[in-house]
Amino acid sequence: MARILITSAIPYINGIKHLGNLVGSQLPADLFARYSRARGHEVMFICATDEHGTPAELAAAKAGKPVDQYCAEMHEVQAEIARGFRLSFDHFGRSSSQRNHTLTQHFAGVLADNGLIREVAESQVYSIDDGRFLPDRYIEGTCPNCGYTSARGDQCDNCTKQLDPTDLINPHSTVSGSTNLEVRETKHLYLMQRSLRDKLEAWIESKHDWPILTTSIAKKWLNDGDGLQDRGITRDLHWGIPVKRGDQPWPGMEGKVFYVWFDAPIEYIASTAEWADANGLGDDAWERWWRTDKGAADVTYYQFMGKDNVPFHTLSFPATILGSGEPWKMVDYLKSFNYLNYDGGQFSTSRGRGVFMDQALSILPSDYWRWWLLSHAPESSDAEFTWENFQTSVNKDLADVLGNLVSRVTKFAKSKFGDAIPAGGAFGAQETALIADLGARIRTYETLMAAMDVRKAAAELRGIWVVGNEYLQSAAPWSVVKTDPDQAQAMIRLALNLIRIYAILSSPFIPDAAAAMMTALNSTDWTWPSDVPEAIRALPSSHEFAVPENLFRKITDEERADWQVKFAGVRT
Ligand code: B3M
Ligand code: ZN
Repeated sequence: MARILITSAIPYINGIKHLGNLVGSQLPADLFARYSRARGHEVMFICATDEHGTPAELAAAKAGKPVDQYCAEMHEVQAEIARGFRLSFDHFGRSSSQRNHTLTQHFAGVLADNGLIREVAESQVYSIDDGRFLPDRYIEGTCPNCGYTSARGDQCDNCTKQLDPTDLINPHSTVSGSTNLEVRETKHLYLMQRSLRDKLEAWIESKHDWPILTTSIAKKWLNDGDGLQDRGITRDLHWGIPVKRGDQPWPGMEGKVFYVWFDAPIEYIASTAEWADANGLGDDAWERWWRTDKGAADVTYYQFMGKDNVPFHTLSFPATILGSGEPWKMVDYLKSFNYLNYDGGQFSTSRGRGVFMDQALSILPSDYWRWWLLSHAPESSDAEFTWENFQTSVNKDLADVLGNLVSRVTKFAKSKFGDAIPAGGAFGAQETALIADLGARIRTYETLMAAMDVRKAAAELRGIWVVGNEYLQSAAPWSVVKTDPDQAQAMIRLALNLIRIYAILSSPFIPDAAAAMMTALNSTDWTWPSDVPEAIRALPSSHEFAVPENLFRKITDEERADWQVKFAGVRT
């Protein structure tokens, strides 16, 4: 039994995530957590909401709510949707927690003690009417290069030129529209990542088994252009973690907060501490996951995230940890994902394009989405959601292959042999061949799941369902029963046990359907079917079972067409 720590990138608080966000972090992390638990490992699966930063402040203002109240409410909304998708977090924390305040201030303090923080004076655009400094992308004006009138302060979207806000002609605040702007002097703390470059490089180089997507992004940021830059870790905002040096005030930093990307990854640790608090456990309970001097040396730590988050997890967060000089657990394997596109374009939160998590659950149960998303996970390249593809996958894989097998077998068994598993006959050559085939396939499936090869694992699982169907097709107990009822009984005994094996194997992908299958079989024995000859006999003759409700329904052409139109537009 291994000890496995799993974190998913923590979703921003402002707004509900779309399916592309889900498949790029939380969902595959959940798949891996469920699989690891099913194999008997001790798992800690952590997520949280990422609650700081300008977007959170602005979203709260737009909702007309105090930002702390807005975050508390949105956290509940996201937690409820996560439950709807059956995301099996051990804890879903909040980056605004007291635990994260304390830990973030602690890290900043030790980094300063270690000489890795310097103060930098900068000039920044201040909006007098908004009463706030504006991040570059919240300033718009006319591009000095091409004349485009909606160029942003960091870049012109028309000619792609990188800009400084002070380059813009007629700049205004996109928060209020105000042109009442001025440049003000301000001071910020910088983390001196450059002096950690060699340590970071050695650490990244030691990760030989990381996916290419992860290491290529890490190395690009390490080496490109001027290479690794020192990075501002504070901001002039009201909402956030106050800048302190441990528990001491930080002279000159009054009224400032830490940058959201400084405190967000620390929340992985803090959320585990929140888990201990919520369960009435002491500090040792979470420290044994995170402190290598307190039991975490034998933990294997996996992170899941979209590719845009990789630089923060391969450079910035490790710089915080390495720079602290303290024995914190660092990530062992970082699984990153490409993007999921939507019906010929991109999912877009700002433009409300695509299917969002709450909408998805309002039209179909979570298993349907989990299956499609995971079996099409954007691993080796970007992937695309289309309604046709979704309909085909659901109708073929779930309804025709798995659902049909379950309903056909249980209905036939009940009508011919009654409420209990029949005792007659013995397994013959066909059954022996199927058992051997399943054994080999399950080994492959295990290997793919352990490697987090999500798409291939889904394909293998589907293959496992298919061989069961092929067996039934060729064994044909519905015909055999007429001439050799004993033999038909043996076939059905096998098939009912096969359903249990399928439930266990499938449960990381489709937990609700798996639970329904187990309930129908009247079984609570979730023992992983490592030994197929044994597992195929787990439910003995005279064990009672029921016919489950239809596991999956088909998506009709009308529904597909309907949804295509309904979700093409803009969500408000
Ligand atoms: N909230 C960005 C995102 O949701 C950010 C991830 C933080 S992980 C520490 O894509
Ligand atoms: Zn331009």
